[in-house]
Amino acid sequence: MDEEDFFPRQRKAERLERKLAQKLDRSRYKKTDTDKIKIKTIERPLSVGRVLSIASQDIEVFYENHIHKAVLRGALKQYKNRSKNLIAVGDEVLIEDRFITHILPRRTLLSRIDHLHKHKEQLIAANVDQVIITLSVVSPHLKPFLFDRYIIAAVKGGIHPLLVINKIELLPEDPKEQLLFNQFFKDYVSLGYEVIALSCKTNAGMDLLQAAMRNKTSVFSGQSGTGKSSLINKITGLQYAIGDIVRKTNKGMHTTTSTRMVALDGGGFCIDTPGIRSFGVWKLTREEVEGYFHEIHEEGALCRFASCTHTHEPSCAVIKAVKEMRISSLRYDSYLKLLDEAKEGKTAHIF
Ligand SMILES: Nc1nc2c(ncn2[C@@H]2O[C@H](COP(=O)(O)OP(=O)(O)OP(=O)(O)O)[C@@H](O)[C@H]2O)c(=O)[nH]1
Ligand SMILES: [Mg+2]
Ligand SMILES: [Zn+2]
Repeated sequence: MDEEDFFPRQRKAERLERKLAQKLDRSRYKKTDTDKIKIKTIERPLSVGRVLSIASQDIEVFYENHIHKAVLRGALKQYKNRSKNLIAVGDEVLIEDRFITHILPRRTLLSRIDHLHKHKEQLIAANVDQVIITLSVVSPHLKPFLFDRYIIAAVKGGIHPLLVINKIELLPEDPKEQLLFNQFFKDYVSLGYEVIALSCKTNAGMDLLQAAMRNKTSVFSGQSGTGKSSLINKITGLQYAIGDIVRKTNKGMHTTTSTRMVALDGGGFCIDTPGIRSFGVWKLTREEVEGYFHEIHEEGALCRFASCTHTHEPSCAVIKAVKEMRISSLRYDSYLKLLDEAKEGKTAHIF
């Protein structure tokens, strides 16, 4: 290396050293600034709270051992475009003077496609341990395919799915529904899902639900009229409004209109939600669907074509297994529906 090469480099190194020294100097001034900030924070400490309910402008937050009303700080609202709602029941937030200034990172999240604005995500509940997917038999009728989209939304959000089928005391009056229920129960239990069949009316199976909810945060979700609020009232002793079932259509009346979280006596929390009209899994791609149906995925390894979608292809091992009743026809129908929706970006309409 000759001198000309060396000196410019040396000068460069010296310049860098000077810069660094200046930086260090400046950080001395900065230190006093940080001290000031620290003092300010001590004067007005932030509280950490948990969101209990959300009603248009008012948000109920639990902190300092009380329930307070709070509002979102204006600066947070700039993010609102990305999802239908910015904040969800169960969210942990920082509060300053009754203003929610930060939403803390979520441990888990249950969400779906907003049924009015399909490009937006609708948050249902945050930081929950399990989704109690509530269906009923006879009134409203059992809709097995609804379970799978909930299961997928739960798994995607890091939440355990618990399947609950209510109103089983009505089964003897409807033999067709009894057959469907039997098949559903057998199929989903054998796939390893946790299923509780119960009756809020007769109390059959209620003890199993109570035990499954202990010390956990559970969110009830499902179609209107399946008995979510009735089950919560029974478990908590609360008196949430209960709706009628429209006789002609066997549908609920959308009685619960907002999402609310309550503490359970034996430890844990539960969240009631309004009955849903349609449930589309947020950001579910066609390629992803098969992965959520593990029995279909496993059998699919034996198909003639590696790219087989198991919808129409020749020598499809999955179609063969459904015919031979080794794969549940309920699950296969549900797989086809979800595949179709993921392709079209549609939301499934339940009624
Ligand atoms: N036969 C029967 N009816 C029940 C049972 N549990 C609840 N119901 C009835 O089902 C109807 C709807 O109950 P809700 O608790 O309001 O249902 P929900 O799921 O909260 O409905 P939304 O709030 O509209 O989503 C009411 O008439 C309840 O009395 C049950 O185990 N058996
Ligand atoms: Mg309700
Ligand atoms: Zn196939």
